[in-house]
Amino acid sequence: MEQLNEYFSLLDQAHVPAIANIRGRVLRSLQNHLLDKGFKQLMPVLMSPITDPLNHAVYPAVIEYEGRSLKLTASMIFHKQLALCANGHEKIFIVAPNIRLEKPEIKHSGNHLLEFSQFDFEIRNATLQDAMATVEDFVKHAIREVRLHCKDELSLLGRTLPDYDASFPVYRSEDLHAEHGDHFEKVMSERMTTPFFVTNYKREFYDRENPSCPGTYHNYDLIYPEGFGEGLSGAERECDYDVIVRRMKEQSMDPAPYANYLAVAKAGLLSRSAGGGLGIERFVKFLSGKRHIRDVSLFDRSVATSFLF
Ligand code: ASN
Repeated sequence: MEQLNEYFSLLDQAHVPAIANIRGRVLRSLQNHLLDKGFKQLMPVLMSPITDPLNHAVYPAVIEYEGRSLKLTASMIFHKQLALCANGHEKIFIVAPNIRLEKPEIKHSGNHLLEFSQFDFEIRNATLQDAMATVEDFVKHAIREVRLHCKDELSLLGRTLPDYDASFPVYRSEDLHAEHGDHFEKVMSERMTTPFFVTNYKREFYDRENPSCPGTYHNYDLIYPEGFGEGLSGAERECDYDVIVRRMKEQSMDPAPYANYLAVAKAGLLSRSAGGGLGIERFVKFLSGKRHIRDVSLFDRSVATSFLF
């Protein structure tokens, strides 16, 4: 009962409706912005024979249906690539719930949830630079909207947000690594006063390798300043069948569950594309000036939580 009393007193705090207003404004401004630019909005996919293999180990999230194993969506990366095959779907986005059953080791990050939502987008024939420009544009737009419409909420939260007029700086991961070591994202996030991009990470097979410089990658992260950490990952995509198969082999992946996806790639139906996915809760946390991601949701889904509800 004590835990329940504590929970209900948390729900009663003045910052709860302020954060809800900021969340609503963020969702409204992001969706309207891309709809106005001609993007098609998809509904989320929650289960499939395949989902994002991710760049780090999580517990499997699988359900059985009629003798088949269906994975709960970790990200809609493959469905975004497939959706671009549809007529008139050159630019798409989804507000997508993702399930990632993280290991308890990262419970102190303050930045991970077992379920969260991504504002996930993908653009046919786009480059890394196009995707980064799209991100910079919608992030700046949402910040402007929050500053304009959520003045009372920001002042109640004691949060001052600058306009971030200048272009977001772009760094390469190998340069930052050489200067600051393994924890360069954390060091840089604490040092910076504007959101910034970092390019070239070695991670999932679907992020495009630079064909003229193997071992380097056309991908990027957006990182928030003031120590708020990573907020978005994205990339150009591999779409060539032979390259996809090679990249999967290099990561010792079992191709069997990917048979249909690989058949589409083999038929040459995957197009060149680039995109990314913005973590909504992380964005709201940054905008609200909260230090733990659990503080921006009503239902605690932080790593190793006790699941009250
Ligand atoms: N949504 C990300 C992307 O588009 C992938 C991810 O969340 N792992 O690249």
